[in-house]
Amino acid sequence: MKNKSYLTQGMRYAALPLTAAALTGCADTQPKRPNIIIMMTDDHTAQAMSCYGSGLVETPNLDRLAREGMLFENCYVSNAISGPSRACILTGKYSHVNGFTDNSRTFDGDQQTFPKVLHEAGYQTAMIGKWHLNSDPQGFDFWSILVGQGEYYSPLFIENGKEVTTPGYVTDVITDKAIDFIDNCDKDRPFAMLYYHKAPHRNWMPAQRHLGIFDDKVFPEPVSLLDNYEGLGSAAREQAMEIGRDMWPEWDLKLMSPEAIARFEREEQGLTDSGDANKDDVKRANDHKSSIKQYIAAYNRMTDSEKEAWDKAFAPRIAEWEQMKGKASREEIIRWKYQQYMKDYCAVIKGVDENVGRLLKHLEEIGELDNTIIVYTSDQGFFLGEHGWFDKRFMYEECQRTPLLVRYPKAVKAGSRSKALAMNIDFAPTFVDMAGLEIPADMQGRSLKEVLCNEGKTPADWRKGVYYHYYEYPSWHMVKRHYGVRSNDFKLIHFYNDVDEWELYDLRKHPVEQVNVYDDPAYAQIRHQMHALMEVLQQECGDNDPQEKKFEFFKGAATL
Ligand code: SGN
Ligand code: CA
Repeated sequence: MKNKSYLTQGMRYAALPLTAAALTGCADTQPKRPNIIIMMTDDHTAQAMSCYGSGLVETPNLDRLAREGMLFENCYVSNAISGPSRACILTGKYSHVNGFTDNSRTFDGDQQTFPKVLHEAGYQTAMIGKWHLNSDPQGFDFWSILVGQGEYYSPLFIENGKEVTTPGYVTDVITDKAIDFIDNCDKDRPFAMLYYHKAPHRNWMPAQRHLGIFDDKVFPEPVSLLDNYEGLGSAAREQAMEIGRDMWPEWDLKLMSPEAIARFEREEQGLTDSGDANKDDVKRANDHKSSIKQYIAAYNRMTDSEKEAWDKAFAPRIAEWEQMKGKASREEIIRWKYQQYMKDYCAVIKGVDENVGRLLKHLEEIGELDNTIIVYTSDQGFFLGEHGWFDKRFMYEECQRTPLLVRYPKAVKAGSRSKALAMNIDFAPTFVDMAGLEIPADMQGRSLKEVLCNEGKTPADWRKGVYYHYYEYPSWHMVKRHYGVRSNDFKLIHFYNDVDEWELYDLRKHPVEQVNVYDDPAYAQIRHQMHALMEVLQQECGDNDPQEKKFEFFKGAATL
């Protein structure tokens, strides 16, 4: 233990009521409250975790968490996008209550959050990595956050208010900072650390050591990769997140040689609005040009030797693209782009998995592993080619669902799985509860302690459905506003604002959500029940008038 302590700056040691101090984890008698580490990635979906049965990538260290802890099969977010999900997690409240409905908001940091509750109770607290809430973190002894979306190479952080650029690869750097924080904590008091990765967020740039690792792998395709959206509504047809059409060759697929970069830097290409060109074409050309600039900026953060290895790794891909460009069919392009997307996404996941392993090993070495509640999750799921898409936002399974693993051998049975409908708003009350503190009455989620301490069984009075509401439209990827409910077997969705369309899915029969049975007379009763369930949930959480214009959308923050 070094003597630098993060706990010098006027930290309050709340006089804990005796019962609260004694109640930790599941038992009533443990003397020391557990440490808490929330490992959160950005856009890491369960389809890319081997413990969830993925055929895409092996994640041995995440699998270890599942093997030694509990895997939640049904954890859902209440709004599948970064800032909003992060605000829900911090507050234990839905977006319409915590105020952060879309990525252009500024989080009101004066409100109650679980790190503040833990800090008040004597926890040493830290926030390291992607924050994405547009206001400074509060309630932390130490914080070191990426700026906006963050960068993969030589990332810029704001650390307790000061800018610091740290050389290296973002997932490694965040882990170094996390280990450093732990090593500088006082041993006699617990810590709570938010260890929040940028990876595997777009544009999926792998670490140097992972360049080319999947060159020879052919990834299995999802059954709906070539979806034509016939069974879906206008929201699915009018989005802008198709692998075939909306993935940029340079930014997303790294199809830009060093010579092309030099050429671009010499003379900037792109259409300008001459007055007679089609407006959509002009917008697309300008968006494309911005994406190229964004790629060059990301590329230029690498050192010369890193660039050299990068160029070498992507040269064969660029050559392949040159051969197909203008000749391949739409279907061939989708399938080829999907393969490149998976190579990069899964290589980035390798960086996450290795670093999770490094952190676990460190905790083991200092004797803190079993004293620590370790949670692994993501801010939401992600499409990996399902419906032909990347990105998230929709209330469809791939992104409404988020992974959730919890390891804490003192209370959680190794290798257990839970089917309970869990939510990201449950995390805050769970941490407070597991720390033996009283859950603030205004947190809307429900503590998962009963599930965790009871081998994953669903309590009899558990929720019957999870409520969802997405607001960010018009915006990136053009996913229309919608709200709805998912029960164990069905899903009801209402798209609103510039449309008025309902969808109902029978998840037992059609887990891929391509067959909308809303108007099928055979489902009249289910439709009725799902509407009733949704109304109950809306009343409970206070989203009584979901189409209300109270939220002005998309105020236009510079980096979303
Ligand atoms: C960026 C990405 C989008 C992504 C949003 C939100 N574009 O704007 O593809 O949907 O972030 O993601 S990019 O060209 O900058 O990569 S979120 O996870 O942070 O909400
Ligand atoms: Ca995200």
